[in-house]
Amino acid sequence: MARTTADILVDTLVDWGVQVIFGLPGDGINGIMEALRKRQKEIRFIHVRHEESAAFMACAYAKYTGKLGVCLGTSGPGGIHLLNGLYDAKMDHQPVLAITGHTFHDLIGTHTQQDVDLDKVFSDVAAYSERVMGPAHVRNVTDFACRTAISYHSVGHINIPKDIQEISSDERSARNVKNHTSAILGHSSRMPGENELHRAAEVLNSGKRIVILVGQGALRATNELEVVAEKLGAPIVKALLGKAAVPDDSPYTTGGIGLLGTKASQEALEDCDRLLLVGTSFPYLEFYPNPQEVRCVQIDINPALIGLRFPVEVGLIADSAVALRALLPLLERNRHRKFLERAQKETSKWWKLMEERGTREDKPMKPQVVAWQLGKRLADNAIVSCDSGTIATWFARHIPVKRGQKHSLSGTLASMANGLPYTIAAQIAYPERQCVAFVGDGGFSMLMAEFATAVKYRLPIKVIVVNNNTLAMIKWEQMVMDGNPEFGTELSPVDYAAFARACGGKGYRIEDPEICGGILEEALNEPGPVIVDAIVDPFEPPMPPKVSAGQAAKLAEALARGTPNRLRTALTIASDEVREVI
Ligand SMILES: Cc1cc2nc3c(=O)[nH]c(=O)nc-3n(C[C@H](O)[C@H](O)[C@H](O)COP(=O)(O)OP(=O)(O)OC[C@H]3O[C@@H](n4cnc5c(N)ncnc54)[C@H](O)[C@@H]3O)c2cc1C
Ligand SMILES: Cc1ncc(C[n+]2csc(CCOP(=O)(O)OP(=O)(O)O)c2C)c(N)n1
Ligand SMILES: [Mg+2]
Repeated sequence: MARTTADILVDTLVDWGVQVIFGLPGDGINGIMEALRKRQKEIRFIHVRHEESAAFMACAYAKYTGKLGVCLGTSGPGGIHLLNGLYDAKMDHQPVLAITGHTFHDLIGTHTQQDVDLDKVFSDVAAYSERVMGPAHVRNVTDFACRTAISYHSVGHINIPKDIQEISSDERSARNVKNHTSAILGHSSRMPGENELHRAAEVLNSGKRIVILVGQGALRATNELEVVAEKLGAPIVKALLGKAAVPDDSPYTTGGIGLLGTKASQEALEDCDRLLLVGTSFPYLEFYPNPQEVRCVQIDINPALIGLRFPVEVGLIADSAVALRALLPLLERNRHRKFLERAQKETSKWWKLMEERGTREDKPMKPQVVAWQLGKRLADNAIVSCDSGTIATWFARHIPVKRGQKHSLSGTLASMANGLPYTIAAQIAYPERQCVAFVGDGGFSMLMAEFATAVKYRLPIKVIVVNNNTLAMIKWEQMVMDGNPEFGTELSPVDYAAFARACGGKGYRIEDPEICGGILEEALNEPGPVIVDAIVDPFEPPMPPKVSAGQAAKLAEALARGTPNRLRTALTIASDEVREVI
């Protein structure tokens, strides 16, 4: 039987090595669903509850495996729902292919039902967005869309009108030679130029206080980073998506940077004379050192991103591990070890503080306690996904990353709600690994229906909901950044443990810090999907590594202008500070 357009699409995806597609059916993609039904042995279709999750899952699948992530949504609303997850992929540089349907080809543009021009809608998010015109067109377009997404670490989009999906004819234009494209990706072992390497070595060898700032582009360069750090006597500071680039027990790292970062990292950057950027586009410019005083070398795979955030003297365009290996023989051992030693001392002080915050016995329970107790119990191969919110602070600081783990969240889009879909995708990609979502109640409740997806596919994911009945990050921003009383940030309470049971999973509730560790242990050992509803203090502030006078003044102003619960807020901050000074 002649193959339909949709059959050729799915065959082409098989040729590209696609093994899983996340999506939700609709009449605008029934032809594609039928083609997927016929190829169930080659491609697994994961049926989600919301297309936004499908796109987050495709992004996470790409982040955690390094392979192309694929998602599918129907015409009109299905495609529109995909958008947020696709922007997450675009902004965190992940290769994702989105496939959408359209109305009948001869009704497009007539205001008929679901007549949304998704090629136009997707033109900003996608590096490549094309509408398929028939069976002789689909292979050409799909090959190009996959190759573009992978090559540019970005989004490719294919839109197919519903009737075109089901056509099977071999009619083609005279110029469209059959089989003229292929599912082939060329590979390059791009090396930095010799001249650049020598110049980079000169910049670094002439420094005394060198910092290496790393990001997710260095996740596969752990060993190389540690060897270079040893030679240069340089602390490794980590941008959040690069949290797993070096484990937190490495003697070279000072941990994260930025508002969620560590004091040791901030001080190292404030005091350095050389900066080596490796696979990072860390966006908070105010945390970089003074550009007038510091000479900088950058390693990045994308030449367009060299010098984006800091005036760079030498750019090395290559994979991080490749560039570091090439640079290493040219580097001299830095004899000034004091800078690294001071960073190490500050880092161990910081970890003591994190432990102190993470083992407090106050009631209501502090969110840091949940993070710390979880971090201690995570498997060496755990994959931890987080959401946007104060939850990201506890994740960044109080869950130290171990060698071999993967940690991520929606980085540059900084979206809420991705944590659960990310975790489902991780578990699909790695059935044997421990996959954990560490999320806030606001972010979790946005897409919590996907817990039913985990139950449906018997995915033993563990979801830790840090429940403060608040959009806490916004509450603190309104007060500390803007000096305004908090407004519109309260959430009405939900029993997430009962919700877990309603979906067919297991639910736990923790309120008492004393038994927090034990319950987390039990939950992690459960064979099936679990939600732990951890009730925490809504007044616990996510303090920056160093509090500025401006921030303190704004907070005082917000309290004076009538923040609800201002006494509780002030007392919580004051008691935190007193404890830490003592
Ligand atoms: C609530 C919230 C708060 C946040 N606060 C902070 C914070 O305080 N601190 C913080 O750091 N982040 C924070 N973030 C995340 C932040 O917005 C950025 O997403 C993050 O800092 C970027 O990390 P990155 O530089 O590793 O990733 P990217 O910005 O994605 O940069 C990665 C770079 O690596 C390059 N690359 C990719 N592959 C390779 C390779 N193989 N070899 C070489 N180069 C490669 C890419 O071209 C790119 O330039 C926060 C996010 C949220 C949601
Ligand atoms: C989709 C989306 N909507 C709004 C925001 C703005 N925002 C960032 S964090 C946050 C609050 C998150 O609340 P919750 O998940 O409960 O975490 P908490 O801050 O309480 O730890 C909001 C509303 C966002 N980042 N993404
Ligand atoms: Mg919350």
